[in-house]
Amino acid sequence: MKKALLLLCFFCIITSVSGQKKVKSPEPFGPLPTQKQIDWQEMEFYAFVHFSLNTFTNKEWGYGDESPELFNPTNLDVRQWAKVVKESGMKGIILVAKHHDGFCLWPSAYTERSVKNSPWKNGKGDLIKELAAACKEYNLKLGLYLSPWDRNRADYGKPEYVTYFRNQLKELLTNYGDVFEMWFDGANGGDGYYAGANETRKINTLEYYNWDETYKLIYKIAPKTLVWGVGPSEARWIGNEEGRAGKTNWSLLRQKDELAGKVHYTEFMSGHEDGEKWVPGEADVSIRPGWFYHAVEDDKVRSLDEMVDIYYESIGRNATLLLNLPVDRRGLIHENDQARLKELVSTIKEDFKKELLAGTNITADNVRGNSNEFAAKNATDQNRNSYWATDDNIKTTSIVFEFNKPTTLNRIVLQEYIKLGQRVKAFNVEAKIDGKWKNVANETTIGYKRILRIDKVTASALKINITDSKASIVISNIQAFNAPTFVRMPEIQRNKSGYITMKSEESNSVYYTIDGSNPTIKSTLYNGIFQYDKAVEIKAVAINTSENISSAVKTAKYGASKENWKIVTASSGDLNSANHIIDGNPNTEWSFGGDSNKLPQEIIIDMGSILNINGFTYLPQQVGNNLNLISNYEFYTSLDNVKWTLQSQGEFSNIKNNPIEQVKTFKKDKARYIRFIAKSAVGKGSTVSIAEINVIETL
Ligand code: FUL
Repeated sequence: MKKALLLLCFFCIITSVSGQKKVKSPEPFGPLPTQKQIDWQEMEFYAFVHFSLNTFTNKEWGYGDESPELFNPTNLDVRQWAKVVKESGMKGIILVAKHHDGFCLWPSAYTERSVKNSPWKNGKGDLIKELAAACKEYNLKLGLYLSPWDRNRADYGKPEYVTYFRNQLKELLTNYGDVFEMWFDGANGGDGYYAGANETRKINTLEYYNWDETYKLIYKIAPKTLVWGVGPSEARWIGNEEGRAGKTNWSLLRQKDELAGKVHYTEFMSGHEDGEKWVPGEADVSIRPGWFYHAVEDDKVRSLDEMVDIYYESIGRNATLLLNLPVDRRGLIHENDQARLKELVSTIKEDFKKELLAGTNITADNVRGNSNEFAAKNATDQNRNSYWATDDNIKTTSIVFEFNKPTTLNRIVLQEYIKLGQRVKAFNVEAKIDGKWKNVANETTIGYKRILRIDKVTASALKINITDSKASIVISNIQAFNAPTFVRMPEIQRNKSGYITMKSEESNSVYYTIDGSNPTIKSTLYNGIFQYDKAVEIKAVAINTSENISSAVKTAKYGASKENWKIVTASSGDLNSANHIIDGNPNTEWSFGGDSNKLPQEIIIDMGSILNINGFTYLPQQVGNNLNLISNYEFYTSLDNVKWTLQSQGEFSNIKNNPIEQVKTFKKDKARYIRFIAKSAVGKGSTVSIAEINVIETL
């Protein structure tokens, strides 16, 4: 025993000059964040702005041949952006300075393809300069996105372009003050205008840009800038454009493997437990389906339910959240987006209104050197620099919080002191209910921040058990809250024959309207499947009647039902399951093409009667890992299945990263038959799938 104590003294306790006993801090473990990465992580929530020629051409990716003269916002006000962002508690704005079409929002000295050749401010404007000033005024940080891919440049693919790219980087990083994050998108190479060549150019991303040199240049001129994305970056993409991190999320990455092309992007959601470098995840997502503004998406702003989930699955899962606000043609953040943001912020504020653990009786079964400096209560003192730590050899431990009286809670926040590395591999949570411990959560990593949403419990005590860790345990924060009950919106589905079903969480009732008015508890109560096969807008709410809390309003719009639609022909595939693409169910799909059936492949549908249409939608396969996405298409209509009119053709831009419903509009026309041709697919295969095809009807 004596020997053990002596050893403990030897390892943990040193005697300071003043003679007082001081316990040594834990040694850092594994890859560590730089101070720049810690400051960045602590920003937690910041905005993305996509605003460029695409805003005016209604595209997601410009081809590179669009005229700069199209850039003509009527009421551009970057201070409005900054105000909205600031009021939402976000800490910065990353602006897309140049997207894939090569148009620059600043008057670059190296190209004519910029705001200087647009009507905006008679070519005298500089959007980056304006935004930098607005950020300063609102105490926000400025970040910039410079697309490595440029579909306009004649020299794209040659060494000269890399020089051009670096020259632009220099401009951006020297002329506009500090840039907190530099964003390099992974979309690189493909077809484009390339100054009239109109061809496909493939490059090897890892070699072409010589990222090592490019990064050296950045750090030389802008050491405070954190670099995100391709190359030996300091933060990583989270592997999807839905703003969702993995439940397990290491801030570590085997970056060497990544740079050798050996890491699949789906691994980014969770990082690598054995990664050799600190490369934390950033979850990016747009508040609307697309990254750029499209008027047709004004009523497709992500629901509050979705936004709240995104918050908890990004910031609550050890990632930062980069939320895109697509600025509209006026040059403003749209009212609908602002309203949703307000709802999100007030929901989150309410969720974390009153902390419940600070006043409790706290005991931990191990405290480093039994010292005050590393005491359990440090986890509730709201000081991000103090922490509760265990002795070096302790990798499993428990901490208990005893309430004065039974307390109701449903949120738990945990944070490791990441300056010393990310350590915890597994933990669980128990609540003492009526004198008995009950397990309420089994989890894995913590990292900078982990937030748990658990079912409401009323407990006399709460216990966190760290059950596995890479090294001793170092926790800077543990909190609990009782968030108001959140009633999720109902789901609405209509099948091919016009039968409508609505679903809500257990024990909530659903009320709906079909006349466009907002539903309340006085509207029609849904009590089972019913048929309504005409064009209709259904609005529904779920109501928790015992607490009298209502969900947000769910709106579903339908054209006349597809009861009379028929698949006429398809160039290949199992025709029996072709009906999946007109069954109204987004979760079933039909695949065609494939090895012996090369692309293009096509399908012809008879809509049963002549309709006035001015567009179509293609919903890609939604379920599964291999979505068999279509990248280029042609869409024809006909009155007689003989004479066809080409109504729309082109690409489904960015469908690989963001496989949302694709909406294509054209001039109103009468049609009975539609013909959809899949010209090319994402990736190498020639199998393509469709979950749903719809037409947009008009009067
Ligand atoms: C993607 C790009 O291709 C999109 O257009 C968008 O900029 C998004 C944030 O990154 O990969």
